[in-house]
Amino acid sequence: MNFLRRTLVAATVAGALAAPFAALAQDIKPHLIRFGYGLNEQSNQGRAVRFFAEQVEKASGGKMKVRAIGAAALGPDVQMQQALIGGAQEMMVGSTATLVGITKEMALWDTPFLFNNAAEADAILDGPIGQKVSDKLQEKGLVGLAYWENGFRNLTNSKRPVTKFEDLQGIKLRVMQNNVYLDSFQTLGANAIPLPFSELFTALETKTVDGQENPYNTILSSKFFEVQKYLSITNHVYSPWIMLVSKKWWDGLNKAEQKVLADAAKASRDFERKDTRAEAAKAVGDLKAKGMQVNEVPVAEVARMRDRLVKVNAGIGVSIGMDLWNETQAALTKLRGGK
Ligand code: TK8
Repeated sequence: MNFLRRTLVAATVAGALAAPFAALAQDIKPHLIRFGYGLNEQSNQGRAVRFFAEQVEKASGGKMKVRAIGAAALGPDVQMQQALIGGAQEMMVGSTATLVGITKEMALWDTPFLFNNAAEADAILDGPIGQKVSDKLQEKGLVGLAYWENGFRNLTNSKRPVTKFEDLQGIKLRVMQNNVYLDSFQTLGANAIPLPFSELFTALETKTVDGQENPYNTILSSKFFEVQKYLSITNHVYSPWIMLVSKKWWDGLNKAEQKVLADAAKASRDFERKDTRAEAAKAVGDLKAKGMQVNEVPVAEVARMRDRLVKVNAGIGVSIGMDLWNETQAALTKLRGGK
């Protein structure tokens, strides 16, 4: 194709697109979006939900309004997921780990030590594998719009520093409501107890449990330092959050309205990751200043944890399907410069 012809084709395509786009703006109707999340308003999650709300209002000329409801006031993750499926609530953001009961493929993200760093997580989550896993939600009545960073998880407890997995013996450790987490921490010797996040602070305060694991940001924003003395750095798993929409409601939106939400979701993902990483980079200092005793688990001991957890991986492969497991391993090898 010569240059002139190429230019003409491009101009015609642009012309054809301009007309429907102009019409689309008028297609946006008034909507109230109830958007629930589990952490408090001062958290990284709260900040990103606010950012999303602003983007949606701006892009829709104020017609689409987001009512953000944090601190699990609409219920813990699993309850909100059901409200979305039933159409009683429009949107939420929460851990992928709490979705495994609905979409088993989500367990891929619970694989201990799956990602070595945030760049690997971004590449896989935002690439075809992340999309494939997210698309699985649709047959269950949910639409996944974007993955956000919850982050690499670390251990806290009120008993002692954990320097090797044997130190977890006898520690009652809260885990998310998810079998991979339950298996993983039982395998490491802890007394793992599944609890919704909304009950966690009180459970730590009343010593119903001795410890928990979450990214630095959450330990800080949820004030776990008030009820936990020891922070042991393990980075044992990278935990994503996912923005969800009720499919029942989504299917009733027109293309213009769907585009407003999809674009704002992408923008909020970028905002959230940047904000979360900036906060995490200084969080250890902040947590020490709040009185936590912090220890880094030695590399050799992290390697022992990893080895011990390999048998958990086998179970994940079986439940998500070996094709998806192998595809992910191959993509990671490629990212790491292997063949
Ligand atoms: C917030 C949870 C939280 C998660 C957990 O609703 O439960 O520990 O890390 O972020 O999804």
